Amino acid sequence: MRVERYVARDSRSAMAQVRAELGADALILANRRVAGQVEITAAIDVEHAVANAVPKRRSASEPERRPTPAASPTNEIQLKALENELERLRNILDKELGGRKWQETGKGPAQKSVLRQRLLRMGLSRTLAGELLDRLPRTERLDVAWRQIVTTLGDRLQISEAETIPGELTAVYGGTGVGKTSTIARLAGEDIQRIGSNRVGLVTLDSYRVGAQEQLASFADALGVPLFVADDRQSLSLALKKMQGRKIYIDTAGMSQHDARLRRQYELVRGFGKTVRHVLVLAASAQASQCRALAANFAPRALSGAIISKVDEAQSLGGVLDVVISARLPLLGFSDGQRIPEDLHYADGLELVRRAVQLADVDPAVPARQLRVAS
Ligand SMILES: Nc1nc2c(ncn2[C@@H]2O[C@H](COP(=O)(O)OP(=O)(O)OP(=O)(O)O)[C@@H](O)[C@H]2O)c(=O)[nH]1
Ligand SMILES: [Mg+2]
Repeated sequence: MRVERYVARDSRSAMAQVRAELGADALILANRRVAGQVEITAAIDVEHAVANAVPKRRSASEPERRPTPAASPTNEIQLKALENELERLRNILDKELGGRKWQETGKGPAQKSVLRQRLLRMGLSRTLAGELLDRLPRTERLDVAWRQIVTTLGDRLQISEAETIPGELTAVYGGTGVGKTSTIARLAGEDIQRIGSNRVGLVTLDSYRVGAQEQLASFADALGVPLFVADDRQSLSLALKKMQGRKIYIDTAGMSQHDARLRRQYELVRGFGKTVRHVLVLAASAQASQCRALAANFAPRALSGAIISKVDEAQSLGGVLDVVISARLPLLGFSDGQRIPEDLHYADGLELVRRAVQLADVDPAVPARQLRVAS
């Protein structure tokens, strides 16, 4: 390899020198300006240059070859290397740009699968996740698509403030230990503040467990309201008569979702008129399948609404939100702690969806800000 430096007043003159001395096969190694002039460093593979300059002796049968600079071995190798390098770069770019498209556009199966994974991680069922994705309007960007999905999820929650449901009688059902009695204490406490303790009364259908009655009795004492225990139509009728003119809350015994007595308590209360509010408490900390089975004990539209309890204990919230949405249960409120009444809140669908998103740690930055804007 022979390396030379050529200095001229401009590139054209310097290149002319390179070509004149080293020939068309010369490789340009560097090109820079030095003291107002152009300096070109060029090299030539001496062996190839000689091989090209002195044609090989041919056999009689071999046709005469006239090597041209473009077809010289050095140029061919360089060209091949260049092609390979370009191919490699093209592959890298394809991969990179393909990936970016996958991340940023709102279309295509890959994008849907990212969104589906997020929804499943939140605890939603495949059915609801599929429905949300099917209704997704076409959009170019993943973050926009995600925002639309969580907003739609919030909209799918039917919100109903407890007070907007008519009824002087409110019965609260649910699994064991989900927070039925606490919910009653909170709602009754609120009513007492509004209409006074002489307008509120309590009944418990939990005649099975002494402890349960004691718990409600101590709430009744603290609130200054009467409490009756009933276990059949007759005793319930008597209790309601004695508390006529009061807004009455009926506490029920916590039952497993498979226990037929859950439904029997509902049937007993239902017998007292159409204006009874039937409220199901679903614990967010319970399994979604458990909540689903509990809700399935009641015919469609049998319940006036649901309250989601133990939001603070939940690992994920999508499951219980899914149950509320698919059972078309109006959401009356949610609780996120043991304090009475501070930890019972009116239902706020977007807030619950925001918490569901946060718990799943899917994209905390998006909903917190955007959902507030959306609301
Ligand atoms: N962390 C948390 N605890 C709650 C919440 N709501 C109720 N609890 C607690 O859950 C426990 C059970 O609450 P209860 O109100 O007695 O539940 P219940 O459904 O009446 O229970 P049973 O009548 O035994 O079926 C109590 O220790 C409550 O303080 C909540 O939102 N968050
Ligand atoms: Mg109870």
